[in-house]
Amino acid sequence: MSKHEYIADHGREAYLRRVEEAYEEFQETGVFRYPAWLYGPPKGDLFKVPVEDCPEFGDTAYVELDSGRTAFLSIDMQTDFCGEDGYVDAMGYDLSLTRRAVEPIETVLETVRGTDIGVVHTREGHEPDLADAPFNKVLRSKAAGNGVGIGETPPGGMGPLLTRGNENWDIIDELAPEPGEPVVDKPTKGAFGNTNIEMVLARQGISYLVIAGITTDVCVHTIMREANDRGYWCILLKDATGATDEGNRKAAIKQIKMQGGVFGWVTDSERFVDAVEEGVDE
Ligand code: C5J
Repeated sequence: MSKHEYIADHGREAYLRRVEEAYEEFQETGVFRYPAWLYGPPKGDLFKVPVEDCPEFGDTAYVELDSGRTAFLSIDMQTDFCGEDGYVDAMGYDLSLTRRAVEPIETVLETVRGTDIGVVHTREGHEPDLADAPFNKVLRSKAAGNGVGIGETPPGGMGPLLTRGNENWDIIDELAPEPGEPVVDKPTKGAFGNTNIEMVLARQGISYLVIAGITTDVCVHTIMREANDRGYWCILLKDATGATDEGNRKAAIKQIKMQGGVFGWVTDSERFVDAVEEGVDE
């Protein structure tokens, strides 16, 4: 049942009692338990992921996930954001700052692909006719790219920047989607407006999103905020993200942790992989 249905059927006091029970359990165990009353019996294995600085900085808590309702979300791991002659390269940023996410994501993909945890990829980019590219976005990108912006090809480049159908726009080979893994194309920093992502996640019955990709402070943050607002349980793998500015990466991670986890929770790829290997059947 959905939370709305529960409140409609049982009222706010019953809903708050559910919160109270989960809170008391958290006080005793340090675990945010999988709420079977809300989602029904687990579809896969229940496994616990340690999350940092929750509820206070310096604390460690655990989130219990149902592997059958969990997707690993790999955000915008495209040449345009981490490869030579792509959009980020054209703006002159240090590519090692965004590429740092590649290895951790490779490891996570290897781990989850043998389980019932889903994998979903996103790609930012525009239609070749640029009908979905706001004028101000294209203009700013041209100014930041020393005269080469979205829809234009840098000298010696592979193709027009952030434009669908080109090699530079596609996901890098190391992290390429496997057959059956949905790829959500978005003309936006977020992923929940004007895309089919909610249908993709609903079809798989997803309530938990384990999030990685680039860039931490832009698309990753926007998508995590959007998903959190929609009630998904979001966990960021902090080392599996990269930003064009290291200070912004760190600040974006800290922002998530404010208010006990204002946009969800934060862990790293090693702790997540360990939790999957310990708790989820292949
Ligand atoms: C940006 C993204 N940074 N994928 N896009 O423009 O974060």
